[in-house]
Amino acid sequence: MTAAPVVGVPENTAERYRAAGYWVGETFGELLAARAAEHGEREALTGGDARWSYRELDERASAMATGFADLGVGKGDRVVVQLPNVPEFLEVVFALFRLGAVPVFALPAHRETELRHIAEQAGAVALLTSDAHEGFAAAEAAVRVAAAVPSVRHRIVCVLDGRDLTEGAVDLAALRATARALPGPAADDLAFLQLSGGTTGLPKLIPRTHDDYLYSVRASAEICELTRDTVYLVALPAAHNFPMSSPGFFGVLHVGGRVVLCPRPDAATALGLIERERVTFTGVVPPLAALWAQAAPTAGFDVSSLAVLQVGGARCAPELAKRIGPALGCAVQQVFGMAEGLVNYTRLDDPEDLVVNTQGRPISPDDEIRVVDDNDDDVTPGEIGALLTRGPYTIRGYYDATRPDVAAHNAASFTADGFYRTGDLVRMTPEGYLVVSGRVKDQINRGGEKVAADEIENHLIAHPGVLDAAVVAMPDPYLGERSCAFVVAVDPDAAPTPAQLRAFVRGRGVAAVTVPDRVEVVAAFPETGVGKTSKRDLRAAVAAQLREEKP
Ligand code: OOB
Repeated sequence: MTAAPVVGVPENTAERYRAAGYWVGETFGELLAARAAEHGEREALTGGDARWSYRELDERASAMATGFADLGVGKGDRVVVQLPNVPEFLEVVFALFRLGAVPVFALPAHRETELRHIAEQAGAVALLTSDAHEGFAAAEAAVRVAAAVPSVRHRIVCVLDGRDLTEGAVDLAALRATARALPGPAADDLAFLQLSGGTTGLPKLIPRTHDDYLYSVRASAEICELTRDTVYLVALPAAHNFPMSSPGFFGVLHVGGRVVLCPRPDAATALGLIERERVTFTGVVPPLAALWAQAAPTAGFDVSSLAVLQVGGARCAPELAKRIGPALGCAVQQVFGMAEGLVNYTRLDDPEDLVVNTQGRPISPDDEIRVVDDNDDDVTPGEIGALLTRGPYTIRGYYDATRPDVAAHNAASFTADGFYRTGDLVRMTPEGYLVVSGRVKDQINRGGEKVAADEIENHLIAHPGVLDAAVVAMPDPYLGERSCAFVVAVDPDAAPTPAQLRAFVRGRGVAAVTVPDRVEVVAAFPETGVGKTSKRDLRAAVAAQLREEKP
């Protein structure tokens, strides 16, 4: 089934991106073949008990591409892929790339509702899942999703948990056929669909081409100074844009380095793998950085190989950014990116002030950045506004724009001249670095008096007993909304009390509106699929709590 047309850039813009050397006409399949020719027996990746060389990964991808073709999966067909961090993930993805079929990257944390939505939006012909992971019987969920989504013709199962195949499913292992030459995709074809990282609502599908994505991969590898000696730990789910391309495992494979797949990102597992594999580079979301930094000094692992820890995906409070480097003995890099495209990095030689207090600057000189007010007019430089962006690796529309719901969403998410409305509030420093101050609607409206959630969070995180804070609005009969702060303590057995925390914030000399109305100390925050704090779930939690407390 051919893929729906993707909202592309105007042809003269595409020409400009080619002339500038961003879009070089290479596909992922060609990239892997070239690296296999170059690096052959060097180790490309390790995960579980497997260690695959570049040659082995390349051969496996070709063999599996043939298996997919024999099954009837062809160029342009969408295949939902839901796998945890196992070597088969890379084998499958490169196989689909080589064939010109289009992986749709579900996260391991997605469940039936999300999987059905993703399969429907993509018009997927196949679902490729584990039998079960993290206690989730994915193959059984796939049976129900396939029954509900008429385009789905195949269910393919990667057996990780030793379970019997579900009725009618194909064993992934059986797709390893004898490779034969297959016609591949063009570099400006749709390469895959990735999911939007919103912390509200169901995910949207983001269409990326070989040309645009590989540009971001190559440029990221250069900015992050990756070399053949880089050993990169995939700590976040491999299907997410951050560990995939910023610079991620694709960046590492591009330079001939080594990829280590981490099955779970808890401190013991991750720090253990950093020691065992002599990992030099990895990236995590801020809550994980906080956990690792807290655990490292006493966990007893030798993490001296680690040169860079990237933090991104959600706002990293300056207080946390300051703590990480000393705790882990490495440099810190902030990464502010989005699956829709634009990625910003602090540079490895930046002064500490920029690394701690900003979220970096764009990859490309041709990333266009606008910071605007409610009327889409540019704010005075240095003021906070909404971030709009356009550039050589940022999409112009979600997939599939022939669907009315998606077309309506595209009209709201992109300007008429093709800028993506990121929904992020930022300000730009004189050096051209971005500081993210929150989401466009992440504020508490206290009877008309508004306060940004991140402002309250900053004050709370400054308390030495606070590991992390997340502030949301809670309904209030008088003011409409009041603020509720959720707090995770550094030491759960000696957590500061709500009264102490309110007094602490008040003591910092702030307006009354900035003192949280309610404070809940919790063991951990609910998370999105990639481990970002889910404010949607926190809002629901406090609303439910309030209903219960009503006399
Ligand atoms: C990354 O991608 P997504 O698509 O999961 O989420 C994008 C959104 C951004 O619009 C922003 O709201 C938030 O996540 N975000 C940050 C941030 N990095 C992402 N907010 C504050 N500070 C940061 N450093 O999350 C993503 C993609 C590529 C690289 C890194 C992260």
